[in-house]
Amino acid sequence: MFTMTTTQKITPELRQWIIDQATAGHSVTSVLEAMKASGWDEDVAVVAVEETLAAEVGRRNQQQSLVPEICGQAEASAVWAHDKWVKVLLRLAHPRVVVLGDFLSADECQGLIQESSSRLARSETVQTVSSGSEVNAARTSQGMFFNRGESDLCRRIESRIAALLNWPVENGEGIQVLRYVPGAEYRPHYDYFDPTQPGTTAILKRGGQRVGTLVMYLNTPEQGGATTFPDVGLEVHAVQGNAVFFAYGAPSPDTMTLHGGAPVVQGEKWVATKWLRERWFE
Ligand code: PD2
Ligand code: ZN
Repeated sequence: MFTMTTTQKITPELRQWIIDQATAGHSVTSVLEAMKASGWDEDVAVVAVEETLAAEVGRRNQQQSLVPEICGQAEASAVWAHDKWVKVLLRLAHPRVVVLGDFLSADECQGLIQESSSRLARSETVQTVSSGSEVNAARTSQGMFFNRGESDLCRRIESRIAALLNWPVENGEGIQVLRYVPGAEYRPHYDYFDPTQPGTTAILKRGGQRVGTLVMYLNTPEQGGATTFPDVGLEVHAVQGNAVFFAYGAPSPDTMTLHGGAPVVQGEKWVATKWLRERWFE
């Protein structure tokens, strides 16, 4: 602790000490008591603590983490995301997977289905060999992309995702909607772009790598259609309004984020996917 000598000057060392105490979990009251016991005038101590902690909170809020992450406390069973509470149903550390409940309302799910259905076409996968896209037997769904911010509904969901994952709206691709009929599937794949493929350099110029995925379930298929993570034997069942988030800090199988959409057995499956990029995706 920095003992008061002749002046009551708030030094960088004192500020750092205050931050260290708060980070270690000491209450503001106990920090003030320690300062007073060391000879600090109470009013000066209060100003020093208030100013230092306010500045530090601001600085930490501005810091963007390296990958999108669920905001809120590690043990929390619900997090506030822009305009609603979202349930946290499962957290896995490696791969980084979080299953969320009540992410979308039934009306929002229905709205996304309605706004997308007339624009669906056979899904394509990004062709990292040429940087174009192609129809692929590994992906037998139909799909479409909204532009980012295309409708009120898209904007609201995008703001919720940005708040939930502490990741700028501008770093997100437009929401993609997929429809699977019985038998349709999305075989296991990684969502990042393979750095060894020649087309990847061109793809990365627009927003950099993908670093996280949020798959939102727009309906509940009668049977089949889970999102699977084969490396860890995890199956996330498609339940309307729920979502699964996974992050990958590097374009590498070490992230264990291999995942697929299991074949739908009965009924249809509708999902909306949001891919998050490292940088502004224009
Ligand atoms: O629909 C799914 O469950 C699924 C599975 C794997 C979606 C995606 N990947 C995707 O959109 O990337
Ligand atoms: Zn995927």
